[in-house]
Amino acid sequence: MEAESSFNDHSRTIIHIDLDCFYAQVEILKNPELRSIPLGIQQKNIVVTSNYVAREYGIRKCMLISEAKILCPNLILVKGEDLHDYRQISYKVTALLQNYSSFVERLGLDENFVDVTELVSKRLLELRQTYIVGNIFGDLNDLCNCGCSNRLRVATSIAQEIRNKIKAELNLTSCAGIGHNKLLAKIVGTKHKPNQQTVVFPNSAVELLRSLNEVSKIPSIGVTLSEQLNNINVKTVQELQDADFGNLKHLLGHEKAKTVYDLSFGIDCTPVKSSGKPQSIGIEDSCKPISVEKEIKEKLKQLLKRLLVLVAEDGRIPKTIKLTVRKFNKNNKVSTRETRQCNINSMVFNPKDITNLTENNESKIMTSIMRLFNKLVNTNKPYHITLLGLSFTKFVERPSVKSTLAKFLTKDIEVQFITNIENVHETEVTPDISPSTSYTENSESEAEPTTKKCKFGELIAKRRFLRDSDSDDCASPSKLRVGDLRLNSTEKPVDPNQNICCPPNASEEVFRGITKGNAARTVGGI
Ligand code: DCP
Ligand code: MG
Ligand code: MG
Repeated sequence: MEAESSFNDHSRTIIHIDLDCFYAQVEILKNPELRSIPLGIQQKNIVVTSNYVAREYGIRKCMLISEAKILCPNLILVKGEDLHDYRQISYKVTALLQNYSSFVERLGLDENFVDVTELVSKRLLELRQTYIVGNIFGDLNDLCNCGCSNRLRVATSIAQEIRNKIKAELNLTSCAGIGHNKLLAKIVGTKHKPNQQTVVFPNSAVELLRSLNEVSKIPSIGVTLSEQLNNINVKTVQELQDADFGNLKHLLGHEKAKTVYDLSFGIDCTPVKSSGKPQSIGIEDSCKPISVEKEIKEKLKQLLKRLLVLVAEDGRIPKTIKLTVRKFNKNNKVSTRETRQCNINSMVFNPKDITNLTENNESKIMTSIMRLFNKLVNTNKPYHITLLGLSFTKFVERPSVKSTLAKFLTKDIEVQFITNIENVHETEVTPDISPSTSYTENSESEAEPTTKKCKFGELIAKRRFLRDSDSDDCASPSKLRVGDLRLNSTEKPVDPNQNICCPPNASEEVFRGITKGNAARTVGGI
């Protein structure tokens, strides 16, 4: 059975920017001596990334520290569990890109899609001749004549310009992929690394997808979906392209089958969405099994403290708190994730300093959290919790001084210190793919850095990924389409008082200026 073919439109021009060895580059900005020595960024006992000097020794993302040390005994390790600095720089990059388009979509901390369609058409009016900058994927025979070839050529010089700007102003190197949709731009950017760029013309889209080989390598096809496909013997992209659509439809339903099938041919119509503020801000931490309520409470208290710092940096006031637990069943060795949420009275927060909760208010929030916990876990029976997560959702902007004063005058302020559980939403149960032993790796989860991870990393990432969408149908990487891949829910806008040093080769004024510009923009957009 054949799928009706999707309209393959080449009218847009998209650039995907991915920073090179991102966390490592940020650490190098802070300490330039690290530039020329093998550097690994450590989270728990994993090297989450390394600079390219270390990669020469075979160090790969998500490698165990012990393995990495064998490959490169001189490897210098820097802790990368606190994501604050990475986020700050990440938002500076996005702010810089917003000078080229109003459609800039963040993906994780080090990637952005930029829809440069408009800029390209302006440039085309001015240019007499177009040429290609950087690498090309595929050949230049049989180019399409809808005009996309010229547009993509122009975009290659824009991409070069953008990358030069990122280097000049933030002292960071990056890779760019240029294509007529997000999928192609993202994939093609990985073809030449680091500090390079690559363009793909529509005639080579199918070949580009095939070059990924495994279906699991297609961005947005996650572990679950690729396992489903593997079960019907669809392992490679070519097999997906050749698959009987009826079988795919039977397996995935019409819509999903169509999306997946289109992806295998490089067709992706999802728009570049301007990234706004995150819908939820959360953190989670996996741990060795905890079976005592007192310990749970202690851990949740620590999480709440860290979460409040992130919320304060975001600037808005949350209305809902959500608790996530992962229960480990020792009998069948299966882990399940469950979440529950309840409203909190936003008046418990001091709008001037959210991190500074009075003891009374903190204990009110903790009471709500523990109530959620007791709804999720029957503490009268033995239980083993291997992950705890807290997130705030449903934000309101901080009241201005004026409105606070008005409230005070109308005596609304009397209700200020009440935390109430207004309604408890249904429980969400998500089977966890983590292997039974996974809790031995303790991972912080402020990160949701990348859309594709190594096998081991995928497990870790799975644990890290914050199921924080507003609805109960929470997103996991495997469920998302390219266009739907969302930001790290813990991301927050730039704090203008950030404390990152200006990179040595960059202009202090510009460096700070970008931060301020971005902070100003966060009010209405990102
Ligand atoms: N990261 C992480 N866990 C992973 C993979 C990455 O915490 N499993 C973090 C560290 C990276 C950052 O996210 O610096 C961005 O991820 P990338 O996959 O883009 O990797 P890098 O930017 O480090 O390297 P590359 O040069 O390959 O893009
Ligand atoms: Mg990167
Ligand atoms: Mg990346």
